[in-house]
Amino acid sequence: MKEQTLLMIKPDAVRARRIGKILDQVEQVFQIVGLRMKRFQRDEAERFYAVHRGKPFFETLVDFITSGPVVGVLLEGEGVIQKLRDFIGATDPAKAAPGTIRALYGTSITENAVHASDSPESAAYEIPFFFNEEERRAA
Ligand code: FUP
Repeated sequence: MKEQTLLMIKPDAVRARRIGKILDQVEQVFQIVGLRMKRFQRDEAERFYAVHRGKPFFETLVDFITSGPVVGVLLEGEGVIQKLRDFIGATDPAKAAPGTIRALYGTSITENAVHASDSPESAAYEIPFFFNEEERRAA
């Protein structure tokens, strides 16, 4: 089934000037149909990561994601949600398979370079933080 998903390039990778390299690798495999740079306000970041509220790493995660601009990338294709998850690798860069985005550019479990939606439900929740309905349809 044709799906859309969200890739987010996180502040560590933006600071390290990896936007171009990551987009290049992603574009060789996936179709990019939307692109937007933004900086999260704290309340918006807390909503983006609402499923993690109350966990021990929540404050650290919100501090990090609001520490600089991020890039939202809208991808479209057959089975793209799971394919992109495999492409970015495990949450902890030390455990991510060689050649994956997190293995290449992540430096810790928090500063792990990118985020990708992990299910159709999370994609539907996360995409609107970057792209409105009209932009999704125009894709
Ligand atoms: P993922 O879906 O791979 O991004 O991983 P999770 O949903 O488990 O975690 C969301 C984010 O929380 C991760 F990108 C990094 C951060 N995190 C921590 O900082 N510490 C932890 O122990 C677990 C996750």
